[in-house]
Amino acid sequence: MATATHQTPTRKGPSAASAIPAQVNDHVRRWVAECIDLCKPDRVVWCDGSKAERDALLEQGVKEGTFVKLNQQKLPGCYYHRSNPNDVARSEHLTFICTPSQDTAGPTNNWMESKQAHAKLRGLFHECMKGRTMYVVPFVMGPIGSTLAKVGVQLTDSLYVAVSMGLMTRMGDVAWKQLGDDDEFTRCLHSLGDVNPERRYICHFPIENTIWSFGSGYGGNALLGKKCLALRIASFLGRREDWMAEHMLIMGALSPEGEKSYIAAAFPSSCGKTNFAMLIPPQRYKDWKITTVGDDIAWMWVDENGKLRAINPEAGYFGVVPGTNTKSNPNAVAIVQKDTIYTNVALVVLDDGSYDVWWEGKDGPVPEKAIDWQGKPWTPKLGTPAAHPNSRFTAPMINNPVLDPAADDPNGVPVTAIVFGGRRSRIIPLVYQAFNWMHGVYVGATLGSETTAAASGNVGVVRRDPMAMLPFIGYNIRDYLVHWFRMRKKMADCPRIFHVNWFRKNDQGKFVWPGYGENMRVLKWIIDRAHGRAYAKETLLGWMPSSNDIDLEGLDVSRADLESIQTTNPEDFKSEILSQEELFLKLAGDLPKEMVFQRELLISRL
Ligand code: OXD
Ligand code: MN
Repeated sequence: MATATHQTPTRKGPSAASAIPAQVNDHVRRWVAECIDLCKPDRVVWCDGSKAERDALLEQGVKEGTFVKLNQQKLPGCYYHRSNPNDVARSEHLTFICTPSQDTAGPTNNWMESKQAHAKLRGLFHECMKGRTMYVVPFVMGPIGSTLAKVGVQLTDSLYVAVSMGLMTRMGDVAWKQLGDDDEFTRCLHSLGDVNPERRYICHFPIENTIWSFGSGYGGNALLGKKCLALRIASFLGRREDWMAEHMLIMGALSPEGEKSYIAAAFPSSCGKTNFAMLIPPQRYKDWKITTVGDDIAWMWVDENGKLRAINPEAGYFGVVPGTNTKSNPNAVAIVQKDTIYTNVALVVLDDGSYDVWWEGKDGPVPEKAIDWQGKPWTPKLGTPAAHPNSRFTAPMINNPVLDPAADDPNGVPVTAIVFGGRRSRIIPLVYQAFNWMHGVYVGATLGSETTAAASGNVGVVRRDPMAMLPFIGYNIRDYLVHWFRMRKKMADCPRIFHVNWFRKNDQGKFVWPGYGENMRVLKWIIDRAHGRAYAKETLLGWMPSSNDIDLEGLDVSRADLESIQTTNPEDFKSEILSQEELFLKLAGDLPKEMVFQRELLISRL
């Protein structure tokens, strides 16, 4: 039986230590030396990001049991990894913003005083890499040459993390080149420790541009370029430097007339950002072309013409696997056919003894037997999921058949529209447009969504998730909202702001809107509105299409069905406003005045 696991992290490892590359500057050398002194690894490997290095690390991982090599005819370059069952999602309750004053972290973050946090974690990191290898992983977030691109260096004792960073970031010597003699890089120290939730801390020191993550190998806690750097640290830096780091996909939409629009969309984790970013338009819209700039994170700034522009800081996708199939996301199916790491899905043993992968919702028949995400024999009769609901694929963005031509452009793309969305079975309509930027910020700030498996905790309860950034704002949410309001003043013309909800259910508990590729129909209205073309009626929530304004031709959705998910009963909406109190109470007397005014306006419309 395949044993890919680091449930008890290996203390062996054949990797030869490597010399410090000549181009590494003294600031990095000094910091790495300090961390070696603290963690006492047996070996230090400086990663160069080459293909040869990657192949060698993967082979080593197979020998150590970190990876299972999948059938290479079927899935060339693909490997399987299983994480500790106690370590399969982001641990928000163990994630901290560490600053001298609690006010810098604000009421929505866990806070630790920075000196205390350093002392506590230094104790944990002390000699934690004895018997292990420390990988030095230099990386760049953002297209090389972008004014926003940031360099990070991650030190990790996880081979899985080192290899995954090579897929998710521009990893290797490019980072040393980008950094030059500078001291400005994010210092990322990571250890699996003993993967014990009792000793798990994901600590961010935004003022020191430092991340210390201990005790977890799960992507969102351990691939420190992603949530930790590109959202928490970057949101802090963005406020200081007048740009924005957001939990948003970026997609391109090319109309049959050749008009290109770019849409940035914020949905909470596991609410379909990856699917939306890669959607294939239905037959009726076959002359439209949707392309992906990014599927999870957008960094945005205002250019010299007063236009909001965006880059994707990442170079790969860390997507949810269950439910991925040729209906939900044919492009993702294509992406994961090669050079992909699968984590916590199920394994199927093929006739020749090699391994294939399987998950709930995969195309094709359900296997009669498999090995589940915990390594146990599985049959459909068990009634348990074979793949963990938050099992993931890690794949390079160059695998994407619809990668936008500007995905690697240091100048980024101009943003035509911003879309917020949540998973809401009731009350919230399919689509509406905010009246203006300030109202749009209010709509984003009061975003609510039913929780998913991407974070540990209850699933399916509505929580307020401002801009889908609740777990990722690296500083005080009051200042974050003020920053959003203030960005408007820098823009000559701002993107239009929308809200969508693909997940509304009818009284029988069934989804009414078909979603996936058919979301193109809603997107078309959004694009037309953003360009000042489509009709909309004024409602209490914002501008809405009438049921004739969304094309339903060829769909099994009647006008009445559409109206049922477009309409919001004012009585129901009152309960929504009350549930927004959750956020307002947290901010108490500290609510930006623009939020108070928008709320008053909303209530006066009721
Ligand atoms: C993710 C998340 O992995 O949001 O992107 O949790
Ligand atoms: Mn995400």
